[in-house]
Amino acid sequence: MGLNDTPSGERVHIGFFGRRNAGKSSLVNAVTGQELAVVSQTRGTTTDPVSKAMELLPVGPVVIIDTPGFDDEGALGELRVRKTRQVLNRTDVAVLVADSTEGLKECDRELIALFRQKEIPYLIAWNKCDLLTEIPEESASEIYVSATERIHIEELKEKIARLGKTEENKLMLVGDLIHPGDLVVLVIPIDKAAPKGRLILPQQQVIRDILEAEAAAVCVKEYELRETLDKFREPPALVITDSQVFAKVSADVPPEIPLTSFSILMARYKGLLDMAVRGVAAVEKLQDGDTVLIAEGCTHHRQCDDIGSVKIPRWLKNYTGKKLNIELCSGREFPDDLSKYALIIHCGGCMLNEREVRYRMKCAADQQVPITNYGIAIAYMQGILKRSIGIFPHLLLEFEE
Ligand SMILES: Nc1nc2c(ncn2[C@@H]2O[C@H](COP(=O)(O)OP(=O)(O)O)[C@@H](O)[C@H]2O)c(=O)[nH]1
Ligand SMILES: [Mg+2]
Repeated sequence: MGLNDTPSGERVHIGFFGRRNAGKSSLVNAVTGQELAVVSQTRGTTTDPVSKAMELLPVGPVVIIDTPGFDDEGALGELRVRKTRQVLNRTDVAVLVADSTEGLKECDRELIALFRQKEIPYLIAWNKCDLLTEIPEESASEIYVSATERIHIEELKEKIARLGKTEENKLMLVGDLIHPGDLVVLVIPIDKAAPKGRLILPQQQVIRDILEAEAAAVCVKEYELRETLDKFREPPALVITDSQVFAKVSADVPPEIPLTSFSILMARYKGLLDMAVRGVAAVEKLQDGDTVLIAEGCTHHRQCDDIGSVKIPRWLKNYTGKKLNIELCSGREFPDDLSKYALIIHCGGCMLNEREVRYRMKCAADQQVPITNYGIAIAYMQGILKRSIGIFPHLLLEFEE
């Protein structure tokens, strides 16, 4: 995906599930108009989930995910089934592809149960309807299609679009914190860890959001901040900084100017902020020998550089003075069993969609493991959490120092 494209975390994730040979790959190809997936008469041809980011009208920016058959047998099959379940954790709309000449089988019902359990809106695409003598009545949540004969493909897309409609009360990054005409200062360190020639995703998204709110964004490096503030006739409405330089920035920004960080805004946007603020208290309770999981959403982009692998472990050890075991996980990997962790510190999650972040939070909550994030943990250990969440008064109430 190029840098000018909608980030994958913002796309509607549409997953195609079902038994082997139901025609999932054929249907994915028919819907996308591309040869995205391999179609074959041999059962079990699709062995790994295949994802593709694209524009799909009338839905908009989407990620299409083709999955291996859910009914696969054998040891390798078990792994495939596990991967299918992982795909469910980021699926916004599920399409159950079933063979209309055969009807629903046990594993189709299992998939439906999973969709319900995970509250994923779904519809049943009865494929191979070209083989039926007559097309039966269909309910709102099912449709008869033929991937090979291209019957009802447009109708299928419309039904998907209806299910994928983003919620009206979608959370905002900063737009709701500022007013038209406001001036917002963004502090962006350009050190050797910064990617060459560009800004990272949360910074881009914040700038975009500020512009949409009809406010102005001024970007400075941490060393130019104080001088820049002096030049303004009026103080800015808000200063947003990279959390790595929070301490310095906090010293340079007068206390009456609201200050927060990109990762705190991102955590709020992903719905993780309240829980992260509550979870960070567990830092105080860490003991020698405790295991802390540091979870990072990106793999190949590695936008977070060494924050997770080097800096946070070091700060944690210095702050607590305890001998801790640090475990790292990245990308789509997130352990099912969290019971051995005393604390989970998650990245801002800019590469993950909201559903996946919510799923991880829920896993932690269900297993009663405190979860926090990079920005909150860093601010807390530097003693500046109160200031960085000061723009969210309800959180201050919850937070006792
Ligand atoms: N008659 C008919 N055959 C289809 C249709 N869709 C797929 N098939 C055939 O079903 C077989 C399995 O298709 P595939 O897409 O690989 O299934 P998958 O295993 O669910 O991904 C292939 O031989 C396809 O040509 C359809 O709409 N009608
Ligand atoms: Mg397939």
